[in-house]
This record gives sequence, C-alpha cells and structure tokens, in this order.
Amino acid sequence: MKKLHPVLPAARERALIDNDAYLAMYQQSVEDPEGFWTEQAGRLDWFKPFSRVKDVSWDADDLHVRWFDDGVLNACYNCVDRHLETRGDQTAILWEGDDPARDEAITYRQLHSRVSRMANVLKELGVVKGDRVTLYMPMIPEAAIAMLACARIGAAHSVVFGGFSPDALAGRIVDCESKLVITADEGLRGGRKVPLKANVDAAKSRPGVMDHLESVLVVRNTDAGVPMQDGVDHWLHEREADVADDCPCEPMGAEDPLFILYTSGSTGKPKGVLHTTGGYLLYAAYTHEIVFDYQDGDIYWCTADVGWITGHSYIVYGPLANGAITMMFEGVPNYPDYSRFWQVVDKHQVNICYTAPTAIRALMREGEGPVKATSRQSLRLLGSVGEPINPEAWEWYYNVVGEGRCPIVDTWWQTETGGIMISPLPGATDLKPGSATRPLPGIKPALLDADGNTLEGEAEGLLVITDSWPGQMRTVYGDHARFVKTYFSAFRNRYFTGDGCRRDKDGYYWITGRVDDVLNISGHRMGTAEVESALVAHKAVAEAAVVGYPHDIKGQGIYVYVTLNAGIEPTEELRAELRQWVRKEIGPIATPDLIQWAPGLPKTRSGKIMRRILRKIAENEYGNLGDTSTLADPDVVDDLIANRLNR
Ligand code: 6R9
Repeated sequence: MKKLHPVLPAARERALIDNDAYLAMYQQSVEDPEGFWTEQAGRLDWFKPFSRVKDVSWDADDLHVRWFDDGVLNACYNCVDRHLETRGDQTAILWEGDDPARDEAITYRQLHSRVSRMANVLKELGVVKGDRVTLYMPMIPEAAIAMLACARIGAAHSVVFGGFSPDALAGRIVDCESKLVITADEGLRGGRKVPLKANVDAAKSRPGVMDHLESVLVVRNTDAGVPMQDGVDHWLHEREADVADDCPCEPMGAEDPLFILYTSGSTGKPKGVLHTTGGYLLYAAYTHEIVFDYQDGDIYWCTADVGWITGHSYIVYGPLANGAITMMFEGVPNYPDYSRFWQVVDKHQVNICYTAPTAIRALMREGEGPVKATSRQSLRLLGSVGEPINPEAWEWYYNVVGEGRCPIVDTWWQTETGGIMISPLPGATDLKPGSATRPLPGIKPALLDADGNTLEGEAEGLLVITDSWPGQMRTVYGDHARFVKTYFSAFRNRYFTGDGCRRDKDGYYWITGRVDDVLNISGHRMGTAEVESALVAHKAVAEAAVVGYPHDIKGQGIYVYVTLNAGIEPTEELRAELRQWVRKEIGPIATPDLIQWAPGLPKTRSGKIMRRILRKIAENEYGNLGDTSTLADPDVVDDLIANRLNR
C-alpha cells in the first residue's frame, strides 16, 4: 500500500481551485465542452473574436483539428504587449547564468523592446509571415526573445536542442525548409563551452541545407571569436544597432502555425510536431495557472531547456501569457556543486520549482547534505515531468527538498499534447507518490485493451484520449499521413498516446511507460530506430538492435546489440568508437550505455527482430523469456544471455 498525502491545508487555503471546484469544473467540461473552452478562451486577447469553437474530426479518413478557427490574435502580443499597461515594470524573465555570478532580470517593457528589435532584424533579413526559422540556442534570454520575435511577425519557430549534433540540426533545417537559423557563438553548461556556431557551420555543409538557408543570426554570448561568412552570417548586436524598437504584431489566424518541434517516434526520422496559435497558447496558459496555482508575483522556475516542449509551454508561452515571473536557468544541477538548484531557489526566492525525475534521482544520490546546506523557505510547490517518478524519489523530493510543506504536481503530458493533461492540482488533489493522479478539466482519458475495448474502473491498459482539447498537435509538419497513422490508426476515433497506464480504485492514473519503441532517457525521447540507423551507418556494423533497460539515474539506459561485419574484430577500441559515433550522429544524450557484441539477433522466421527478448536480456530478466517458439534460430539467444552486460 503506497502512502497517501492529503491536500496540505496551506495549499488548499491559497489555491484557486479546491476539490469541489475541481469536480464541478470537470463535470462542466464534460457536459458542455464548447461552453467550457469558450470561457477559457477569455484568457487571451483576441484581435477578432472567434465564432466557432471547435471543428474536429478524428476519423482517419478526414482527420482535422481546428479550434477557434476564425479568431485572430498574436501569441507575442498576448505574452508581452498586453501586460505593458498593468505590469510593464514587473520582471518577466529572471535569468540565472551557468556562472553563479551572472544573472539578469528583464521587465515586460524591456522584453517588449528586445523582442521588437529582434523581430525587426528578422524582417530585414527577409523573414515573412509563414516562414520557418530554426533556433539553435543556449539557455539565455535571447532564446525566449527569438521565439517571441518569430511569433510577433508570424514565422513558425523550430527550436533544436543545443545538445544535438550538426547532422541532427541539418536534418531539421531541411525538413521544415528553414530560411534562417538563430544561434549563439557558444553556449555554456556546467562550466563547459558548447560550440553552437561551429555546429551550425558544420550543418551548412550537409546536403540540402543551403537550398533553404539564407542567413544565420548570431547572438554574442561568450565572445568567442567565431568565423563569420560574408552575406550569410550576421551578428545580432550589429544588426540591432539600427532598427526601431517597435514592431507591429502580425494578426494571425488561430490555426496559423506557431511552432514546429521535432520529437522521436517509434519509427523513422523525428517528426515535426506542429502547434498552432490560439488553441496552443490558451492551453499552455490555462494549465500553467491551474496546475501551479500561479498567482501574481509568484516566482516560478521550470528547469527544462527551451529545446523541449516543457521549455516552450512552461518557461515561455504559458507563464508569459499569464504575466508571470518566469526563471530561465543556463546551468546544470551539479555545477559548481550539488547545491546549485537550491542555491538558485534561495537567491531568487523561488516559490514554484518544476523539474524532472532524472535530476531528482541524481541529486538524491548525493545525499541530504547539499540540500540541507540551503534554506528553501520560499518554496511552496514542486513539480515533476518527463517520465514516471519512482515513489522513493518522490518521497525524497517531498520530504527533503520540500520539508513536507510543498505539494508535488506530477504532470503527465507529451510534446503532442501541448500542455499538461493529467496532474494533481495543489489545492484539490490528495497525492499518491508515483501517480499523476487525475485528468485536468477538459481532458477525457480512457484505457483500452489491445483489441480496443474500453476498460472500466480499476484496470491496466493503453492510454488514449477520447476527445480533442485546444492544445492538441495539428499535424506532422509536411506529413499529415504520418500524423494519422501514428496517433489515430490504432484505435478508431481515439488519440493513442503510446503510453501504458493503470487506473486504481480511486480513479487515479499511474503511467507505466511507453509501450512502443520509444526510449525515455533522462526524460528525453528517443526512438530505438534513430539510434539503430546511426549505428548501421558505421562501416563496421552489419546490424544493430537497441532497447532500454532500467537505469538508476537516467530512468532508462541505452542497451545496444551489435552484429559486426564479417572479418571485423570486436575490441574495446571499437566499442568506444561506436559510442563516439552515435554521439556525433545524434548528440550526447543518445550515447549508448552498454554495447553487447551479438553474433546474431533473435528473429522470427519472417525476419522481425524479437525486441521483447532483447529487452528481457538487457533487464537481466532472462529466466523468463516467454514464448520463443517462433524464433528462427534459438541458439543465438543462449549466446546473448551468456554474454549479457547488465548483471
Ligand atoms: C512533457 C514531455 C512524452 C512522454 C510520455 C510519457 C513520458 C512525461 C510523464 C511521463 C510518466 C509523467 N512522461 N511526463 N511519464 N509520468 N509525469 O515529457 O514530453 O518529451 O514528448 O515525452 O514522456 O511516456 O509519453 P515528451
């Protein structure tokens, strides 16, 4: 029996929503969804109001998702301009550098001027409404400013995580045909330099990139001397010197694209998840307010990188739409030492801290000392996102970091959902460590068995959503068929999440993890297929199979089975080389943890790799391999077991 943590009285007292209010809101959202979402849409300022709330079909033959589609608005206006009158001098972005001596507070008025200037530079460089702009940025204010500048002029941004390789960057530039890349000379993380501009230069030489790319706008960050290509590369500070600091907001249809964000699926290359303006922004703002019980003046910190959806929705769009004080952190949890997160909390008097289980586990391993060295009295609420949080880490976060004073919101959602879907509300929900608890008002989850039958009550099955919500992704950029196939072909009229889930007798949801071939490494999604195709691109490799296995800190580690080409010697040097190879092809987060030499892979007679078996061996659970009767050559399994690496 897992421990129940009832709603904390202090949390209930201040919260906007208590349990009765939650239940009433949920009921209303089910009975009258259009009325519910119309009311929520009042959070945004519309240049022209919408007349139709929802036009959605989840029928695979005619799949379309449109919300508020004749409404006109601008996301940047909602995040910046509309706050000028009431809170122009309030901090919008609070930035904390990798170097603890560096920080900066940017007011809404300053943000307005910096965004407008960058928007004018983008226009001068030929960016127009409807274009795509790729951002490859460190965690500096200019990352958020660049996103908002794109939104201001109606260009869709595609943020590529600064830890990705030149090849990964190039693929994403080509896929969405970006005209412009915004980057910095270098990034800084944990005292180490990240050669962003050099990576962009390398990406430029990849096939197809210069067919689309016209310019690279470079932010001066570390002041490293980087080569600048005439006519292509431009320093932001030089271009900004002679532009105006006002720039009108482009009127955008609610369904005009706001951004593309690439995420991993179970097959093929990463897909460009497309989010549009009205529904996404409304959903980010709504969820940011209710889940974090955000109230004026609260100091809110989401530790994610803007390269992930969490950074988009909960550093930039949700908080700024709500006029919040949002913190942006350039650094890492263990630099200069393991107290850093909590030192930052004390320094800026942070009230709400939203981070990932992998960070919590890494800090937990260092013991209570580094936490206890700090005060943390300002903290009121803690959040978790990215993967299931194990109850031990949950209890540590709750008791050691929060000293039992702060509720934890364990928020389940996805790049595709735009915002949080299943989560406690701090003033309403009794907490169970490890459970994301209940759906937010407006969200209708269900559990299905493999045949698509709906499971009622206490059950375990596949998690689907049964009705649209405004933050839902609209398509896979440039590949609508893939959108249909990935999410709507498994079950008729249901959005399939790819996650397994259990619902307990109280109606609480417990996410059990991906049921497809998607890995979750430290909260970062990666397709096994991506890592495999990187490996087989190496000349020594004949075949590769990749599975996840339980990893203490990262949640999942990457376990690789490699079959070498005939005549190639399996050596430690080759192992190291393959690790480096994958890092270079995809990025450091894709580095294999364990590489096992596999003379053969277990295959069915039709040639399908039986990943189930490989997973069991990687988990060191080889005693129970289940049905192996369809194996073409059962002997390969004995060899793999005998030489397994995770013992
Ligand atoms: C926001 C984000 C989505 C996948 C998702 C699930 C896992 C995220 C979770 C969680 C259990 C949570 N996931 N939050 N699992 N509890 N609170 O992480 O988006 O990068 O697209 O990943 O992450 O498996 O399907 P994204």
